[in-house]
Amino acid sequence: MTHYKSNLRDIEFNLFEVFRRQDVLGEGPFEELDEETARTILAEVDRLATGVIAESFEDADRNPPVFDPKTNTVAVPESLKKSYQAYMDAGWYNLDLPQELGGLGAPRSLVWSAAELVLGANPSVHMYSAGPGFASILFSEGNEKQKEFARLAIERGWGATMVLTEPDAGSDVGAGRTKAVDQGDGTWHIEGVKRFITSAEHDMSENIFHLVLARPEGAGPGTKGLSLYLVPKFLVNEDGSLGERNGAYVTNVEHKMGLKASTTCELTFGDKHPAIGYLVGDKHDGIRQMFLVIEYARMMVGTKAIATLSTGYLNALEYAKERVQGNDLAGSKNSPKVTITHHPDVRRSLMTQKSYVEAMRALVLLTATQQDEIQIAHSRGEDVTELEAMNDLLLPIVKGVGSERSYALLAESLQTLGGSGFLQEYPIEQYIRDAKIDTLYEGTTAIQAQDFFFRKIVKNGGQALGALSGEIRAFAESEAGNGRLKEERKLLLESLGNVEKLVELMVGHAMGSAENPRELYKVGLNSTRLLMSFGDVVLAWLLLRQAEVALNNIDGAGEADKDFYTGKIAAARFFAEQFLPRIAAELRVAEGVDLDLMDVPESAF
Ligand code: ST9
Ligand code: FAD
Repeated sequence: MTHYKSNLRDIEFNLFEVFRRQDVLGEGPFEELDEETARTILAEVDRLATGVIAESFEDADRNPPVFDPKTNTVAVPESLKKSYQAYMDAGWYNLDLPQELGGLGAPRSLVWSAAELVLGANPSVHMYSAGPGFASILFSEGNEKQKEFARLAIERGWGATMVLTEPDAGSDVGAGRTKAVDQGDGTWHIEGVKRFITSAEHDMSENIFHLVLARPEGAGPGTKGLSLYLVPKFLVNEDGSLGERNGAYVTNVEHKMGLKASTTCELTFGDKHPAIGYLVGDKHDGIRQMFLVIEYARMMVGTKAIATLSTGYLNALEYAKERVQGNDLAGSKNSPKVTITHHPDVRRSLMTQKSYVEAMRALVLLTATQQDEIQIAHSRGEDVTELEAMNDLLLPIVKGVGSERSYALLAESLQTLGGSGFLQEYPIEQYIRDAKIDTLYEGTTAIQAQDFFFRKIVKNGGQALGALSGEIRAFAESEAGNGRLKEERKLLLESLGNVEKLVELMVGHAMGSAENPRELYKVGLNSTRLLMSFGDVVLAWLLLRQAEVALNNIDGAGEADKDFYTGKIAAARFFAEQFLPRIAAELRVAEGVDLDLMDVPESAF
């Protein structure tokens, strides 16, 4: 038994009962896959995840990778190597790869379902195994030589990194100073220091390639002046063999609060000897190219957070069902002692965890089904603009809401265990430490909130938001649940109206900034509120859709399914009643926001 408790039943419920992925399998780009194969793949990934992948989770936290500054190398603990190797040997990373790269080209809904299992079991294994995924982006963006490099990278299981952050350029990527000097022979010399680079050094693959944002000499400021370079750890000879050591060295590995198995590295370019880089695709289009990786990584981070809350909740639930403590609140002092699931406050906490995590899993899979539709439209040569805009709108919710709610609710999981939750004997304290990073990297929550409002709503002219709101409204006004979800749909409709008012208020402030730039502060003061509130509306909608399916399927279901569906209906009702009414208060607070806070002198804080 490992720490990891997966929820394959719920993943499959979403895939096949709610989002009906069987309807897109067996045809078009997914011709090779049918429902049965998809279920078999998930069962196999689940077996690995709950077994060998999860086995090193604790050991690699207590005995994290060791950096040797003399050789600039990192030794990863044997336990982690075993988990990583088992995952790579199983080859499931190829689910995601296009067929031209030897992959299965599976629908993203299946890819992210499998990813949840690995990320919940041992997130660093998933991150170390991202090399083939990075290679597929290099393949799609690169020139012929880089495509060849990408093929080799996949064949030989090379690791990869995304390299943006510098000491003075975190959220503000455009402040980056790492420079690229053209050598005039198709190569560039990269010079500078990047920090916090995940997986930049380890001893689990023979080569690691870095995708690095750097500023060509003479290029303009900001993100638009950045270009993307391929910088391998070892150069690669014409025949594909490894050549000289390139001049990109890890010069420090951070000591962190959590996610210790994953190396977070300072990466220095061109200090010992030149760090040779190749301009990706021979064009200066770095930030757009890097965002292809970032979009994927943001989805990964949201999924990781949610996967962690899921196992946190299931560990808490198991404990709560066994822990006997105290009398039933409504019973007498002499009544038999009860398990803590009998206490109303424990129930409140457990149902909060359950409803959020199951809603957020549905959010990940809703977003992934959107990506399926993009794959399908691409294969038909159809326009994907609207589909992509919807996916773009959902991404900051997956990343921002997924990470914030998961981190906060993992505290509830721990609380369920009482003092025992604080012990390392149980995995939840590690879950909390490991999940904190999810609100920080790949763009902090503040950045997700601004991305959501400025780019995904305003810049998009509200098109995707309008389409999503339209779907939610249509559901709320429908007969879904056949009268049995009436009150909940009413709450959904009201809260949708409230978030729409919040958006209008903020658009008004944004427009007002043309005359008074300080009005934009009001947008900044409300943007995280909007992201979280809109997130709650989407989550409620998804839970109610699940409840509708459950209501339809519950009659005649077997014992286990009956419990499962009963839980779905209960979770949707609880969420709608407990969390949706709060959005009206959020709107009221937002309407009252003025500029006073911005006028408080820094010295008064
Ligand atoms: C990090 C890594 O933290 C942590 C974990 C690593 C794990 C590694 C493994 C992950 C797996 C990944 C594997 C990949 C495999 C794939 C497989 C596939 C088969 N969407 O607003 P502007 C672009 S890494 C798209 O003016 P500013 C766009 O081109 C560090 N594009 O921005 C735009 O131009 P235009 C993460 C976007 O004010 C241009 O940027 N660090 C988006 O110049 C400029 O936009 C961060 O995330 C978007 N949402 O710069 C930094 N947004 O408008 C966070 C922008 O013409 N900071 N673009 O289209 C930000 O995001 C800032 O808002 C900023 C601001 C840097 C964008
Ligand atoms: P800052 O940008 O200094 O932010 C500090 C605080 O100010 C935050 O709360 C932030 O929300 C807020 N803030 C900043 N700007 C604004 C603004 N404009 N509006 C509102 N609030 C703002 N980077 C890589 O390139 N590759 C990696 O592989 C990678 N892996 C990482 C792994 C780990 C474990 C860690 C800790 C970081 C990693 N990063 C990586 C870097 C990560 O992406 C950055 O830490 C993150 O983008 C935030 O930048 P920062 O730490 O400089 O914080």
